[in-house]
Amino acid sequence: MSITFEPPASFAQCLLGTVEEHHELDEYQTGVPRWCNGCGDNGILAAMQRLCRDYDLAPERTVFVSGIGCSSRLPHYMRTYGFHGLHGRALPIAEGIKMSRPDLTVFVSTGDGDCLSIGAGHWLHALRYNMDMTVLLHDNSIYGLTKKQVSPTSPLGTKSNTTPKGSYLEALNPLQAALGIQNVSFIAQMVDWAPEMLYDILQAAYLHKGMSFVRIIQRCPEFMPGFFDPYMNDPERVLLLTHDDALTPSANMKKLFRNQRVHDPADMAAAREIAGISDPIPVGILFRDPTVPRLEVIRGAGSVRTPDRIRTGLDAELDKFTIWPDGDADRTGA
Ligand SMILES: Cc1ncc(C[n+]2csc(CCOP(=O)(O)OP(=O)(O)O)c2C)c(N)n1
Ligand code: SF4
Ligand SMILES: [Mg+2]
Repeated sequence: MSITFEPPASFAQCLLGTVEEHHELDEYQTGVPRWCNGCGDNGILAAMQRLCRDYDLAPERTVFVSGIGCSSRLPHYMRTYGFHGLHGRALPIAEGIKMSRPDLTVFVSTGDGDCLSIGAGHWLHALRYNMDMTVLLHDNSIYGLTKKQVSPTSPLGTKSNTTPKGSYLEALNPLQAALGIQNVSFIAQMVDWAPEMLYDILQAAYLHKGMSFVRIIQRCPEFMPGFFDPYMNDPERVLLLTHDDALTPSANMKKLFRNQRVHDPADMAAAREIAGISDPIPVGILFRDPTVPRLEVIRGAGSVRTPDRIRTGLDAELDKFTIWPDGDADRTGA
């Protein structure tokens, strides 16, 4: 890590760490991921670490929150703050953090079971609250950590420990559900096996002010072996959404994914129609509206703890213990 020191304006500023810092990739990495070989979570983690490095996110001002599941282990591998919460409860934890410390950058990792099953109530309201955070839905269409039970996104007929004869219902479509919620502001979808575009989507999600919800189609070779192979082996089965005001994929990506559609992310009706397409898998930004109100702003969150107020308060506290030269009436206030 290289640190450039500016002369601090005050001791309080020094304490608050307002010195400029630059971090290398390995400074966001910690631990050895315990995911299986070929698990899509590995690629999602790598993209997140790159994003933190490229935006020089201060580790002490960045929080990764998760529920429970294989995917929810992600905060363990980020050298930032992290909160590995309770099953289905990642979003209310993240909301609490954002409400009390809106100055922090908040990311959430949640699985299809964690978010869409036990956490579904929280999920719908989080979309409506539209608090500024980036939410990654690691959707492998199965409960991975607990060794293969159907999840809401398992396709009809999925054989699992809870449905040995095959699951009974059509899968829930989280994109369509999310786009039906009032106040929703950013919905995107990506596949884990296109790392360049995965990064681009995470970047757009991070830059969006409001709740960015990114569904990442994630491979689970352990319990859904080969499930996404037909899509991986045939790029025509991925539909690339492009627009000057959204994802602008590189020439290489456009060459690889030839099945393309120009889609303006401001167009909600078109977004809803695209959300209904499952084959080919649409990837890109389906909907984005930066003007949607955010709950933490409406509620004046963090007004007690803005950096300026903290600095002023700390300076005032420290001044109490300063020994001023005799007779310096102005400074002692005497
Ligand atoms: C209250 C509660 N109920 C059930 C569980 C058991 N449990 C742990 S993870 C999990 C499902 C995980 O699936 P998903 O969210 O899709 O994550 P993945 O492992 O696939 O990444 C379940 C049912 C739990 N830990 N807590
Ligand atoms: S069980 Fe599936 S989701 Fe869990 S680590 Fe292994 S491949 Fe990944
Ligand atoms: Mg899952």
